[in-house]
Amino acid sequence: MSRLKGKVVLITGASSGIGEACARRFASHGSDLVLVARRRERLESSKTSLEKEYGVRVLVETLDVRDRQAVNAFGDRLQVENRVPDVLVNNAGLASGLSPIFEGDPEDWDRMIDTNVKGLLNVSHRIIPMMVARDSGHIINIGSIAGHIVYPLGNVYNATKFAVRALNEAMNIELVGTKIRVSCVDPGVTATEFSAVRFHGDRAKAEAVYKGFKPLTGDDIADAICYVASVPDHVNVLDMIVMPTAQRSPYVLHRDE
Ligand code: NDP
Ligand code: 8X3
Repeated sequence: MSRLKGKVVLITGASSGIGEACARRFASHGSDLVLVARRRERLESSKTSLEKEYGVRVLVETLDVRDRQAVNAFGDRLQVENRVPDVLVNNAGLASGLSPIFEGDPEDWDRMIDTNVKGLLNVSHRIIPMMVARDSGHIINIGSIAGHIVYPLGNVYNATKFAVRALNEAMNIELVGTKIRVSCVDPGVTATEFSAVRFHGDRAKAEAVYKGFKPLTGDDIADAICYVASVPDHVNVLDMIVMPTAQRSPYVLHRDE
């Protein structure tokens, strides 16, 4: 039987891409889900299909992780309803823009820093105390290879993912002596809505990112996340980097002609 059966898994950014794929993978292992994002109708549609297909309980909520008050109120609700997460997947995130700092749009910087760093902190700050009180839980932070090496024009996005890696390390150090595990999963190029969001809806630019090679899919990363979540209690995967076979570093990516 899967170690994930019956666990309550909270996934932020569950309305598309990696988060949506994760919801399906955890449900296939028998986990109950708490799915949050801003686009509620997409979450509702996952809820309907996952409950029907896997017979798991799925709670969905419209939540902007940047809204600290809303995050705190949602945490209160989870506590009252006895749905304290066993696993928190801190996945909500985005890149916004791709230009040099001196030509960058500060609105893009705010969007990335507020979501990828402060949003992850808001959620972790509300959920970790509930895990500490029970002395159990697993936080899985979604970083990126962009958190290991800075690539041209990545600047602020890179900085946010370096920050995620630093926070992953900080959480691990702070939770030593507890049974709570903290892991980072760092994907390379993964075909999701990520590039469409980065290029502000420019589909042609977004599609070009994935041309000429086989990128990872949300399902590939969901598999990695489920693996990290399902190792025995005494095993803690600190950081897992996963790239498409065609990619060996942010700089080294083979495209067929
Ligand atoms: P998607 O754009 O497909 O998904 C991003 C998810 O984050 C959506 O569900 C979106 O939902 C949610 N989200 C964005 N902002 C907020 C917010 N303020 N509050 C709540 N939810 C939010 O991209 P991916 O699936 O690729 O991205 C998921 C994570 O993976 C991100 O952290 C990204 O940085 C990381 N990553 C992605 C890689 C890639 O190549 N795709 C590679 C490495 C890391 P909604 O808009 O409904 O709120
Ligand atoms: C997102 C993937 O290619 O921008 O983190 O590093 S990439």
